[in-house]
Amino acid sequence: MNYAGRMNSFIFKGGNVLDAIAEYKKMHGLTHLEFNYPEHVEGYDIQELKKAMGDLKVNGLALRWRGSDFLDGDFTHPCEETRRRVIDMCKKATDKCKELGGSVITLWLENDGFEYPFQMDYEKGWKQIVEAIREVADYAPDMKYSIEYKPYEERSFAMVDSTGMTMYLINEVDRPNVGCTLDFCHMLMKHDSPSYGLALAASKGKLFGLHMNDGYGCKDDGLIFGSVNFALAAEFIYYLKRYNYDGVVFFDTFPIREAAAPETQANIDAFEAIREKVERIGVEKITEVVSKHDGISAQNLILEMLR
Ligand SMILES: [Mn+2]
Repeated sequence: MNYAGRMNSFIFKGGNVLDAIAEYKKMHGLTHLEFNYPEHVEGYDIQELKKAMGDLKVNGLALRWRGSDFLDGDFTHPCEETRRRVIDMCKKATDKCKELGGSVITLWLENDGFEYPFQMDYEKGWKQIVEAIREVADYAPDMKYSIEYKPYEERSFAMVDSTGMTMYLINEVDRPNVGCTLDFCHMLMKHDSPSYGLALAASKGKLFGLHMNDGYGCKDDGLIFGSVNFALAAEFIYYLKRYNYDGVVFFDTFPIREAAAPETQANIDAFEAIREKVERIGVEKITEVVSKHDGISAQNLILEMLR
């Protein structure tokens, strides 16, 4: 598998991007880097970053529209000038991503949402999102643009809030280089079944990325993968194998009290351990169980994995 970790796990504890890369190089199984743009790229020399990476590859860049300028929206920002800045940042991120050798731009529309009734003109906002993503996708047809939904936080309601809404958006945008990144915690927050969403996206060739983690569903807990929901994690890995997912598994976790390096390694180890459980039984045999459409058979499969 291809694995990547969250740089801010290190940076929020006082390091910088180069420190994070140095830590990643010591880890077992970590293969890729994922940068936030602009925070992990601007102010760094690209050649210096590439030299520091060594054998590590770059998956891509994730846009972050930080600061008070963007509080009222990203692609739906009411000020057209700010909205243009948001779109231009996507294009600049694309250029930097290419320089770094990456292939995926992740778009989490953090500020595109609303709190108050009568605050959002929904049809207008939806059209603004569709048009902005089309413009960005057409800027670089050789780059993948991947929409990461989150149901709420920072806004009370997000414009793109579920697997279904994401697939609907991808359909409306109608570009071959636009797909989605599924974040396990975000799916739990929405009470979306993670594997159901995975199957819908992957069966359409639209699964461009993964954010693996775990949690309890009320908020974005960002816990170690498989630590809370073993069965859901195992089912997810089964579907990844069934659809031959060959992208990067990025761990979007938040080690606030834990040390960043062992926490990242714990994610990789958990994913590998659960993957082994799934592989030991095998995709074919699991598919047979699924075809029975039966709860007891499904539960017995989980117990077999635990033996
Ligand atoms: Mn995420």
